[in-house]
Amino acid sequence: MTNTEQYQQKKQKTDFDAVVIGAGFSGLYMLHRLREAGFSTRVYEAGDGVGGVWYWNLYPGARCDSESIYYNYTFSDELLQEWTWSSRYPEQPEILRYLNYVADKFDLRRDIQFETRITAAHYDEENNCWSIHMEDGSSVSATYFISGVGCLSAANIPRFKGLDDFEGQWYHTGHWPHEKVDFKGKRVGVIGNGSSGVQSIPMIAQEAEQLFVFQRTPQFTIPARNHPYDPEFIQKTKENYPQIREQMKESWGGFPIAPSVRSALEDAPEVRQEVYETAWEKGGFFLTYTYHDLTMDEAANETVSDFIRSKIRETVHKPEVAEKLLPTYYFGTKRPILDTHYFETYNRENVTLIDVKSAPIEEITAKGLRTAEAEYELDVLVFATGYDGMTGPLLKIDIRGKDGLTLKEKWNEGAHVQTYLGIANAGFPNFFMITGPESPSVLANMPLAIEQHVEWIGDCVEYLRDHGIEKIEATEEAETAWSSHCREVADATLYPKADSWYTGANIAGKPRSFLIYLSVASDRIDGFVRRSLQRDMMAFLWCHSQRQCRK
Ligand code: N01
Repeated sequence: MTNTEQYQQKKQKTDFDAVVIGAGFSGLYMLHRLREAGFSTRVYEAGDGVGGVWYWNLYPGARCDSESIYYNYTFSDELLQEWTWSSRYPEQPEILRYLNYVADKFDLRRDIQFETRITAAHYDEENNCWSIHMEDGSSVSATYFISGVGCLSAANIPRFKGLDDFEGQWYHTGHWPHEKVDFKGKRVGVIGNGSSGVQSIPMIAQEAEQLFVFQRTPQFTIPARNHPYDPEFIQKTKENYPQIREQMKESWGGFPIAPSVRSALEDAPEVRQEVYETAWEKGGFFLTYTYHDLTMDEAANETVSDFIRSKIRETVHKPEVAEKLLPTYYFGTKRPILDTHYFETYNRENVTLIDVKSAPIEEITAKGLRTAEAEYELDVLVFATGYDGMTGPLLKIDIRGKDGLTLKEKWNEGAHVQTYLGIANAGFPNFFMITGPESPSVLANMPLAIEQHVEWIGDCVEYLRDHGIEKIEATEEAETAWSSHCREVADATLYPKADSWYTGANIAGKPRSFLIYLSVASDRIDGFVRRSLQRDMMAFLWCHSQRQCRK
């Protein structure tokens, strides 16, 4: 009898080999990868369509801020050739169309159960399987339980006093209605100016009668300079996709762009200015690629931060408004933002910027919003207040491993998050997270990072089956080593200094810890093993995990 046959014989009878949460980029590819390998798989999705964040984020102005020709799956040559992006940074409906196209092309829908939310998943040690429970009271069992919940799907709606009494309409950008929200003739308030706020504010301003932006922290943002692609460019890209894909995989951020090896402090101020001007004109994230030490060294960072502040002063006509918009944190340590006419929007007569750091929001009233200084009458209130990132979506589900230990308890309510590679947890056999906390993911090109996680998990479960191994579980030692490596890398950078969703500081009461593996930075720190988003890294992790996790 072969190992696989022995494995099949020993394996408990479960409803599915694998259950996956979520039908976004992660869940769709995980389903395809597992099905191709012969595993029976079921995806459960709370929404009534595929798309994940691209299904829920329909707010005005929502678009991708990674260049579209790289922001897609690379696993299928056919798909790369068939799909054509219209522009550099396409809008949400186009990305959603792409994901629907993928779902149809690979016939994925037949294994996805929509409008079904997983609320709990408990490991049954005796039978070595996961028992998975849905909101509607149903449950199923599976050998492998895989999370594709995404890093940013648990909306942060701050608990302002009085929200229930608000007589107007209110929305969170991440749970936008599928019908058009009409701002015409309305007094609109937007709380928050991260990526979602910065994308939606210029669009809402064009339609609303009055727009009030409630800003707690001024943000650095860079012009996207979106433009349609011409057919020649698309043709060339398609011809070169094999090489482009290789370059993406060999890069540290998942884009085929070579990082600079120069320090910002090596160049004379005039030269540096020129470098920044050129990158600013190109738009997109080129500015972040100009020098290698922008997020490593305070003095280097000051040069680029000053440059952007000078652009804000140039763009915003009223000096007192411009002053309020000047960020003071280190550029890049909160997620960089791309915009389309964001700062220009503050030159409009119908837009008012309100600083809620100096005069905090005290309550939502029946008629609007009251800060420590004034009350603003509003018809519509938009929460662009972000997400409980990385751990939030997982902790919303009652996940229990061995001995009934919950993930919440294991992570000590978020005070001590520790994972192995961002993929596995000691005490939770056969449970995998796609781009979980401490994974190399959100600071890179997400679809590519997701592909690598999915392929790692796919290879892993195939290996288990082919070698007759019933379960895999990270050891505590491996987890401790990985976590401390993550912290070591982060602490060598400026990232932990910012109050961001990377650190959990954006959520009231959330313990602060750095929740992301900075593969980008690890590549740049002398003396660190080169661990970037490359196949080498995954090969390294794979060998390492077999040593550390195999039971
Ligand atoms: O959320 P954010 P987001 N009172 O956390 C403010 C991805 N994304 O949805 O900075 C007042 O960045 C908060 O203020 P502060 C991308 O990875 C990508 O915009 O904490 N204000 C901040 O201004 C991004 O990083 C795209 O002081 C409060 C804002 O709300 C991530 O999603 C598009 C507040 C939240 O900003 C999250 O972006 C959109 C309070 N109590 C999103 N609480 C693409 O382009 C929060 N704020 C692909």
